[in-house]
Amino acid sequence: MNERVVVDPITRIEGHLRIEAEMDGQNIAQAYSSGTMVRGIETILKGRDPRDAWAYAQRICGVCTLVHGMASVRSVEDALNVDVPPNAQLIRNMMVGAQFIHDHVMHFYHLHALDWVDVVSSLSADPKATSQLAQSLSGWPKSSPGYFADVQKRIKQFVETGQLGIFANGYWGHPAYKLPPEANLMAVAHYLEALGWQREVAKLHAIFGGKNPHPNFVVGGLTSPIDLNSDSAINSKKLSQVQDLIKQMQQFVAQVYVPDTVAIAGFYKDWAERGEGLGNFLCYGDLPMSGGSLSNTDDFLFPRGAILNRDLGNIQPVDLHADSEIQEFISHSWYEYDAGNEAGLHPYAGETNLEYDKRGGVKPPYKQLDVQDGYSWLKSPRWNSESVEVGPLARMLLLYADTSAQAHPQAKELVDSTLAQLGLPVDALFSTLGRTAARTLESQIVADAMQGWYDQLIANVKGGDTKTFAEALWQPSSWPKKAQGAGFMEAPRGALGHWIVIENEKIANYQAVVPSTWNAGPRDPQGVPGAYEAALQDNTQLHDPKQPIEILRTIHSFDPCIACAVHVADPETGESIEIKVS
Ligand code: NFE
Ligand code: MG
Repeated sequence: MNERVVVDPITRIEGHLRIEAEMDGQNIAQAYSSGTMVRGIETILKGRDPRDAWAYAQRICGVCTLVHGMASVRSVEDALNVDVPPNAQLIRNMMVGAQFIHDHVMHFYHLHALDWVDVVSSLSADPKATSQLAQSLSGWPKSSPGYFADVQKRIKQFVETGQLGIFANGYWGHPAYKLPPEANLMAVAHYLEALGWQREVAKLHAIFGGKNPHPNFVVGGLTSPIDLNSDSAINSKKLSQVQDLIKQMQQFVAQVYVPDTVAIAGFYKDWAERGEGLGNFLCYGDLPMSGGSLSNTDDFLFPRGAILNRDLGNIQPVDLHADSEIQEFISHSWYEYDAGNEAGLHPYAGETNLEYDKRGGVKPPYKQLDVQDGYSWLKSPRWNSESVEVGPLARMLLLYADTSAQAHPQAKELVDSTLAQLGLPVDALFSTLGRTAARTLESQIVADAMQGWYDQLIANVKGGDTKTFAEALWQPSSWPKKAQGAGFMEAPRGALGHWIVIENEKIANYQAVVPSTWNAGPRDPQGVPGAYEAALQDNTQLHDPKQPIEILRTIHSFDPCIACAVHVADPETGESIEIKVS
């Protein structure tokens, strides 16, 4: 039998993910992605009041804290034909935008950077040379030799006490780390700075939604009224705080995140040839630029569409309201469908039956995955039968390839100039490095768009329009006996949909298909892998199977969230970090 490398759990992600790689010498021949945690939010929602669904659905995840609340209210609004007022739409855009920027910066520094940055190497950096490096890249003020010397002292104290704390268990000294000590020190300094910065950014949610994580939503608009002179409303003081926060986001992205990404990428260009995988991409599209109706997709910042087989010249139309375009399969999951386990179900008719005991009575996770049968708590979503990747790379490719009247010149410019800076061809986008860079570039685009939404909101309010709530259809007695709707959005990790079926004023069925399910799902009945699996099978060699940093690089480039993807941890497994070679 071929050697099998097992990484379980993958750390520096949200949720519980196991990767098994079947080796062919040093190459990964087959990779299997398994979500080992099951949750029951879809089931918990059945029978409840649709107006409350957001509060339960939002608990799907504590990372993308607000997106499930938003997708949920959108599904109910769709079912009941409610268009929220422009002010509510603009404020929702800003809340989603802040989530993107918060999430992407946190992912880059706190979840992904240590795949590329060797913390221990930063101890041998010269603080003066680090300062010169930082100042050559950007005008970010924290860049003096004294500042970097202080950061270095802090890291040294960690190391000398033998307690690396948050930096414990890295593969420090692995030959795959290529950055010079000064670049490592600069990146670690920014890692620490980003911790404080993200606390500030989270305040935007508290201002508009009462708190973070898990801000408040309401079907039909916003929970807060706008009244510039009232203490209990969105008032002028709070709006000026929002303006400051938008500036803070823009600054950190432009002066720290973007230059760091480009500088680090310059040392890892070989990762522009690894980890592509499927070459198929899907975007639901989102963020109505003028705060109008969601039915006007031409107004979206991120376009709706698909790209198949890397064909950027041929954007495929996507009809999200077609009955058949999206289906979920479970032939390789630990679920059972009443209709048979080879069936594909559209989410309105979706089923979440936790009957894995029918599959041989073995309780997952197995000591070794049974890859011929079910091996994950994730389902396998498919678009028009295609296995697709969703997320920042999909969005940036759609923006880049868009030649329509709604094309986005800034996106094209950003991608071209970044590729030129790195001396890389367009094909380099289809890779582990491309995925990580796409996340950075879209943060810049979203940060800039935030100002536009803010300005429009202020103009509306100054013009006398302070409406934030559409009262129509709030009374269930006015609802049809049966209604169904879907809430679509782009979440930081990609295309997100919630589907609700309402019967006699209650939820008859509720299904969520989330970004990390699209990306981390297992093989479908045809044996076609999901995006993680395909990416790992693409030109990936392990230098040392006991230190599989290469697996981490590609998996982290997707920013996994398995809490979202499986929508309570199994107390019986109690597994900690385990890297097995058998
Ligand atoms: Ni839990 Fe999520 C995002 C959603 S993941 S983080 O972004 O929806 O798939
Ligand atoms: Mg689901």
